[in-house]
Amino acid sequence: MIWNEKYECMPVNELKQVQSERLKKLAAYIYTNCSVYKDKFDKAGIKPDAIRSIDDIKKLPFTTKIDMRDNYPYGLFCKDQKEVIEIHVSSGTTGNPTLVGYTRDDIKLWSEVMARCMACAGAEPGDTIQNAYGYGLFTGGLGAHYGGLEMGLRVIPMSSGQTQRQLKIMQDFKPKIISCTPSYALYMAEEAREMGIDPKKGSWKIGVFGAEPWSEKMRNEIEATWNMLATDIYGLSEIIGPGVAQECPNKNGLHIFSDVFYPEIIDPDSGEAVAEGQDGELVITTLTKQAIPLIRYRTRDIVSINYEKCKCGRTSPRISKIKGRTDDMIVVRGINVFPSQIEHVLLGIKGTEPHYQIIVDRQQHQLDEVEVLVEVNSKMFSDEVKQLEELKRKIKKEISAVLSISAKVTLVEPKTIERSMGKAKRVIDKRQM
Ligand code: DLL
Repeated sequence: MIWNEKYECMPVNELKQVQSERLKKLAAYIYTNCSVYKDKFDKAGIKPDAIRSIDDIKKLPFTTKIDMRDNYPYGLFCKDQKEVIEIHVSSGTTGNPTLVGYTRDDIKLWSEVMARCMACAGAEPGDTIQNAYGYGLFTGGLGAHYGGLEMGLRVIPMSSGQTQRQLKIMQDFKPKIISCTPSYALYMAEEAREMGIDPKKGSWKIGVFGAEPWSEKMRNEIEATWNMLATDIYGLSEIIGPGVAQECPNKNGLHIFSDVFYPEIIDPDSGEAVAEGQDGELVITTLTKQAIPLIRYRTRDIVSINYEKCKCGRTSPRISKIKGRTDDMIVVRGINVFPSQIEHVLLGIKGTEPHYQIIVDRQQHQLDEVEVLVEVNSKMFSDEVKQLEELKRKIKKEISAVLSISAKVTLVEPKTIERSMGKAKRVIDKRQM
């Protein structure tokens, strides 16, 4: 089923027309309503009336996570706070998180694109969805919730965790759709077996899995284990949350809703467009958002793009699965972690050195485990065990407070973490995806 046939299957020349009109309006809107953008435009020597078609987008400056951080919390808003009816945050690279805000119309847009995703995955009005994305500041839970309501699904707002309860709910209410991170889907299968439930006989027939990287191998495993169709959903808080792109059952790329989220793929070093099919950084412009529209936002996610019409009838371009990042962000249990955040924590704790290493691992079908190796200074290292234990506890508590992840902390002797002549190797990712 196609949720919004008009826009999802629009002939490409008409789509370009829509994008052009929207971009012209956006450029004028953002220039008038946000002084940060006005300065950026002025610095680049561009006025909104120079934007006449979508092809002129290349004249506009990029927006980055640093712009969001530097203008935290409200600098990038184009609307008065009174019109902002919901806010979410995601991890920032250091100290401040990234704040995102929605007007009533933005929430309508979010619901619409998420309904498009659900339909694209194969859901139909009247189906039941078990929504196991986390509710709260993370955008996954509420995004999927709004989309479900919009398309007339019956939403079970489970949130993440409470695995045994998830499985009981699945058995009792027989939802057809499950939405959660792909690693949680595999973890739930293990738990199911322990409870004597055969996952193959589970009720879930369609999975809407995202928020973290996953491979085709993982997809095959989820599909075989649960006897279901596993589709990929992509999004990021800054753009809207989940709902930016979604796979259809053909599983040949994620349809990006380019009438509202205009994609470009660039060489991350030169900033120039790469050829169709080549890998590059995904850059997105939100064509119709109101509270915090973003122009040419550098997602740092690496993808390729395909503009051919899909067998499903949609003309929207398709991005590949996310192939990596241009920075060192890792996603642990669906939570974005920047090594710099850990560094920031350590810098605030006496007795530690800013030398650390993060080891991420995942045993077969288990959830991600994080261990942080931290060098302590020589004075500290000669202290009593009790003091070292106290230090460990403190670091663990701080990491949990700042990053919302529970990490094992291991203190190591001074100068034991390998030094690098170039970029320090902060993360050792042992996960087999
Ligand atoms: O993860 C939004 C979301 C929620 C997407 C639920 C899908 C499902 P953030 O917390 O801001 O938002 O994290 C965004 O997560 O830039 C990617 O690096 C990564 N990511 C999101 N979806 C995928 C995916 C949500 N399907 C960051 N595959 C993005 C790989 C993904 N990585």
